[in-house]
Amino acid sequence: MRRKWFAALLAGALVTAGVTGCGGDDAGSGSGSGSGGDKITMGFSQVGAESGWRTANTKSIQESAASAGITLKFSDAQGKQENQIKAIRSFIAQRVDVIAFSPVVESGWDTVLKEAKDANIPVILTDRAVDSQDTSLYKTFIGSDFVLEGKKAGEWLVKEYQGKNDPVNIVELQGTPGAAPANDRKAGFADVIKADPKFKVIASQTGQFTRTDGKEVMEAFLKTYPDIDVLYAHNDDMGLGAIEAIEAAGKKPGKDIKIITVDAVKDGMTALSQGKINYIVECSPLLGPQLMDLAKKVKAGEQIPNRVLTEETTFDQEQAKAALPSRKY
Ligand code: GYE
Repeated sequence: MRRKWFAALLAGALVTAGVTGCGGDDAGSGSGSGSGGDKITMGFSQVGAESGWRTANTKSIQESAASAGITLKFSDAQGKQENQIKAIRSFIAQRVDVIAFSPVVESGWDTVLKEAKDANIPVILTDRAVDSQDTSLYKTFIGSDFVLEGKKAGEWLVKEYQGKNDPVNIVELQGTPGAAPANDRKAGFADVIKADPKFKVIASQTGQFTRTDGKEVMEAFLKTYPDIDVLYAHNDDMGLGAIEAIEAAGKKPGKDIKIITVDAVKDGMTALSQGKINYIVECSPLLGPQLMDLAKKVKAGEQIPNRVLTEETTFDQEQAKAALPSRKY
């Protein structure tokens, strides 16, 4: 099967090289559904629909493609890497102009990225990184600094407990195992709180970035540990699920258990403004406009930076109240 793919790809690569040349003028390449005139076709493989963040991200990409006049082939991987690999291979076979995707996990991408490269189809990583050593396998990576987000969460905690010496028992709800935001948000947070031994992460488990799992895992935490002081959830959705579990256990979220989350989607910001969450580190899902812009530049053969960082802030209760009315997602 593999061999068949390679044969098809090789043929694709030759056609692309022969017809397109390096000037980016693809006027003659009518063989694929992708190339043709100036119109760009983008194949986009999305992680899934696990969170409010993801829904907003999908909307941003779809709307921006439409307004940029880019034809979007959108594929939802339902949280599975194998589905993303299939989608990417199908985009290669369809000979789209550019492939963009948000990798569900960090590792295991080299083979398929090499296939895209061999077919001369540029790849743009959005939202999440891959751990491939060969950075020539993709053109750029646009998204947040997740380590920094974890650090911001830790810094808030350090400030909040300044001058207090009692142990602080923390439980952590991690994102999808192996995903860049899960790995990095954990690492950044740990890096900051390790300076003070009073901070103890007494339990840390995945809640898969979903409300349902966040709730379930928090229920289990509450049963095992009667003295939780802080919950650090790698996204709002898991935090919101955990709030339900905390309330059901007769405790007050935001008071009996302080809560820090990441994302700042509307539902999270609402809970923050009500005092059920104490602090949110923003992670913007509105990557669509920049992605389309980069795709156009790549297609035109322009140089683009190999890392495009998203600008983000943090919110406490008052800031959430002020920001909510104009919050777009
Ligand atoms: O924080 C989470 C989503 O990759 C930054 O994925 C994204 C994360 C986001 O499921 O809510």
